[in-house]
Amino acid sequence: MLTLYHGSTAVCAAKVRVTLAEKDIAYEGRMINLHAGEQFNPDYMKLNPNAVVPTLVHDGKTLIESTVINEYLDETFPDPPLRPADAYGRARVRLWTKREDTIHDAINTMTASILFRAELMLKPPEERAKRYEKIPDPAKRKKWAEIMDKGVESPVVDEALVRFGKLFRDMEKALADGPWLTGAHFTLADAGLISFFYRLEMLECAGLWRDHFPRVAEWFARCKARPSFKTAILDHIPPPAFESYRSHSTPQRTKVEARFVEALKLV
Ligand SMILES: N[C@@H](CCC(=O)N[C@@H](CS)C(=O)NCC(=O)O)C(=O)O
Repeated sequence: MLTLYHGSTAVCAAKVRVTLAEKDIAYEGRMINLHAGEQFNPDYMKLNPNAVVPTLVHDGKTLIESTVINEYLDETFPDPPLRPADAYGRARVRLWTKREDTIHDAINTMTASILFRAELMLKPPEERAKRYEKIPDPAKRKKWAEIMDKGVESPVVDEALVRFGKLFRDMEKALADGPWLTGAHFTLADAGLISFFYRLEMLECAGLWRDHFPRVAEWFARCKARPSFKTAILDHIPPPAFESYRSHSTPQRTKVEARFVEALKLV
């Protein structure tokens, strides 16, 4: 029996749902409302001391960290395989999935600076810090405070944009031997990036790759054409979220795109 603690829009949880969908694995979903702070509930933190989603419980065994969970699923439910059979091929997949953990931090920076900040600014000042003051990691709390203060003007946004620039550049190169990141087969490397790209698209940041990296744009179109995109990502997003993302992201779009062009000079 598999139980996935996840969130409707949370990209790391969606990353695991993509793997579950690709393998057609049945699971019971338990929604953790991150906006309501349910991730800080002491009972949930016994499962996931980092107070984040996803958490997977398989026959009483608890697993955290989306990349680790995806590898565990691929080993436990090998059909269809989402990693090559040979050690070198698996190492190449792992190079991408390892990197995805740092990319997640950059995705979080963009979401917090474009969306969360705008939403929190509608609340009284004493309410705002409550969203992040319980985050166990001090570096993450500091980043949130910095973003709440400066929004997209924050230097952490430039760091995130440089990270995306390097990622897209390397993807563009790898996809010359595509159609997937490590060659002919869709793997965990591809599965782990889809929800991140879709988040950027919802934040109206798709121009960051569409305007500069054509093979990356084609790769993402292929990812979206897979049935797992609908079942694992689209179907979980509550309809009002689309308008909320759009209305907060549109005013920032030109500024973010211009900053990305500057970031690309450092890549
Ligand atoms: N490295 C972790 C990151 C998990 C993570 O940060 N999840 C986000 C959602 S994508 C979360 O739960 N955030 C909690 C919060 O915003 O307080 C993983 O890959 O599982």
